[in-house]
Parts: sequence; structure tokens; C-alpha cells
Amino acid sequence: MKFAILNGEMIKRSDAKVDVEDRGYQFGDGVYEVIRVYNGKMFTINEHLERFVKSAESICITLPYTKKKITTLLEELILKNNLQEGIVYMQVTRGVAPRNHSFPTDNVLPSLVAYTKEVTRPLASLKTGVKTMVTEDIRWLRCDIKSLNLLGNLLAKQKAAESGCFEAIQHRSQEVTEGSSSNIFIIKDGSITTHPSNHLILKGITKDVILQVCESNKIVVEEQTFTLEDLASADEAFLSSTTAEVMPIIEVDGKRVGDGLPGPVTKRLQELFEQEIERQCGALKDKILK
Ligand code: PSZ
Repeated sequence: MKFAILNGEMIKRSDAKVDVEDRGYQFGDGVYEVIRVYNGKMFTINEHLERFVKSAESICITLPYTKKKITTLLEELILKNNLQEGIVYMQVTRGVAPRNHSFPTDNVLPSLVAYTKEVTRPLASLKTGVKTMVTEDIRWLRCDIKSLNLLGNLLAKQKAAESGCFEAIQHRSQEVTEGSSSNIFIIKDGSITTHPSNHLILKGITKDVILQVCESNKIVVEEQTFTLEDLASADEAFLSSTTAEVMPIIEVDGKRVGDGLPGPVTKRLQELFEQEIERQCGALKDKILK
């Protein structure tokens, strides 16, 4: 039997239900996190909690528990569900109140939910790379908040799915922002570029891990905007996310990136990223390279 956390309590997953007037259900009035678990251990948990608190604060939700308490609850959930490889999904909403656009005035307790899911690493795609397409970024101007409102992202991802692509890369005018559920990096003549972490993209935890390992290894990454043309003429490109890790892009809108195979810089970053996973969570059974 699987369990979930609902408002601080461990309950049967099938009993985890919320009211129809939960503001998350009616308005998408909440924020969330997806945390990767390798070998039963959460990867970059502190960074995810920091971002969770920041997202909540930016929409004026005060988390009902401390970061430490949440960490303990999630660790208990992982143990209880016997999760080795997978994710923890966690969300908080403004709570249950009679439907009204403005925030409830009486003290409504935010609803916090967490559950786990078994997910394996996408090793085949990590080795071969994935196809992508580009689409206009139609989202709002606070993409830095990990909001439950994902319609723009969903419409983009559905276009990708209908085109047989792994991801839709979004752009505002000529500037590339991010994937529908990932950040994007390009490589040209050995130099690596990714969009700066501002209001137009989500500051990915995976992106930040990549920036850190690059710094430790004296690999320069520019956080600078780049255009659709830069993407089309890049030698290499890759996506980053909690579940996709460092995912090579081999095609954009049916045109090959570089020679159409994962490139040397991308492969090196995959290797460094795996080292960081192993440092935090212990040895991985399967590796991307070899
Ligand atoms: O399982 C999945 O499909 C996941 S788990 C996390 C994501 C997808 N994506 C997170 C994300 C995002 O939604 C947007 C719009 N931009 C960037 C990212 C990458 O963020 P991190 O690295 O924190 O997962």
C-alpha cells in the first residue's frame, strides 16, 4: 500500500482527497516542487525547499511547516513507500474557502500534499538525445514562480507530443526562454550559454547544479539570452530538468543540431552531473556513458 502526506499526516494514498473548493483545484492558486530520489535519497533537497518557500512567499502563502519539518515528513514518506528510484511531488495551495478571486480574509490553513512515484532514469534518451520543436512562449511574466498554473506549459508540451517531440522550446520574439518543463543550454565553438534566471524562466535546480559543477571544473557558462538563430546554428544543445537531467537535443524542428549526435561538451556535463548525483545519493547502478 502507498501513502501520501496530507496536511502533516501520513495517510493512505487513496484517502488523500481535497475539497472541491480548494483554491488549488479552482484557481491553480498554489505552488509545487518535484524532487528526484536516487537510492532512496532526495537529490538537492535543500535547494528545492528554498525554491518552494520562495515560490509560496511570492504569492503570499506562508508554509504551514518549517523546511526542517517538511524534510522529515518527506523522508518518512520515502521510507514508508519504500521508494528507491523516483520522485516526490509536493504542492501547497492557499487552502479551502468559498470561491472568490480575492484571498480569503479569515485564517485559512494552506493545504499541503505530498506523494511519491517510481520513475527510472531515461537512460536510452540520455544516450541518444531527443527531438524538439520550437513554439511561441505565451506564458505570463512570472515564470520564476513554480506555480500550479501550467496552461501555457501544457499547451506547448502537447504540441511537442503531437509532433513526436520530447520537448517544446519556447521563445519570446526571437529570444529563446526555456522548454515547457526544462531549461535549455546551447554550445557554440566550445562556449556554453543559457538564459539568465529572471522572471521569464524557472530557475531550475538542475540548471544551478550544472552551473556549479561547471564552476568547480573551470568550465565557463554565460547566462545570456540567445536567439532562435543561435539555437539553429549551435554545435550542441541540451535540456535540463529534475527528471530529464542533462538531456542532449539532437533535432530542432526537424533539423539536426550539429552532426545530429550528443556532442562532447554535453557528454562531459552528463558525466559531471552523474558524479554529483553519486556524491549526494551514492553509487548509480547504470551510467549514461559506456
Ligand atoms: O518529471 C517531469 O516531467 C519534470 S520534473 C521537473 C520538471 C519536469 N521541470 C521543471 C522545470 C520547468 O517546469 C520549467 C518550466 N522550467 C525548468 C524546469 C527545470 O527545473 P528543475 O531543474 O528544477 O527540475
